[in-house]
Amino acid sequence: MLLEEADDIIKKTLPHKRYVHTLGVVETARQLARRNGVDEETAAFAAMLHDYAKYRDMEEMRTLARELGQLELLDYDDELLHAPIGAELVKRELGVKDTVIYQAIANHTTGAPDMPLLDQVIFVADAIEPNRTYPGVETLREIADADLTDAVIATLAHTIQFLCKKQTVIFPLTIETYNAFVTAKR
Ligand code: DGI
Ligand code: FE
Ligand code: FE
Ligand code: FE
Repeated sequence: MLLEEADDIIKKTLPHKRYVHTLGVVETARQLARRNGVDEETAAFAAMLHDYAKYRDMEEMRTLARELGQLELLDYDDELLHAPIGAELVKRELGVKDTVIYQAIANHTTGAPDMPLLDQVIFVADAIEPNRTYPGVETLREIADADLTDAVIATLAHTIQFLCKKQTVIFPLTIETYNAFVTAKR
């Protein structure tokens, strides 16, 4: 599938605001990819599809998670499903079989301890794209300009603090990813 075809599908699938967010992630992912030796077109394509399943029926998503044996997900925020289950739907429904794209979409919300640079690019681009306006985003953009791995750590730290402030449960993979990246940095 070409990027233009993915764009057409996403434009039709997502509400306008989420489509605009997606285009922001595509542009930011291109920049981060260029600066970090990641293939720019692969990054743009993964970015275009990263939130494909964001607005799917949650019962349908939970059923799929069960089918796929991803039972741990069911005990946490439904919001998490659109990344790993979304990757599966992109494969099944859009016929995108590239495992590199699959992983980048699957890892875009929690990250993963061993995620490759492409996944880091998508993870950070999702957090800092130009339409994001939350407090602290400017600092994350500056860190991303300087060092991609530092930006992964800072983004995870920000997310974990945000979840703690709301006193919601935190998916263990989010913490594991944070620990792995901080440890690798020491
Ligand atoms: O889909 P987006 O809004 O573009 O961004 P995302 O895929 O990074 O989703 C982030 C949402 O996931 C945010 O509202 C917080 C929520 N969330 C719930 N539990 C967890 C979590 N995020 C992480 N990383 N870890 C959790 O345990
Ligand atoms: Fe997302
Ligand atoms: Fe994110
Ligand atoms: Fe997103």
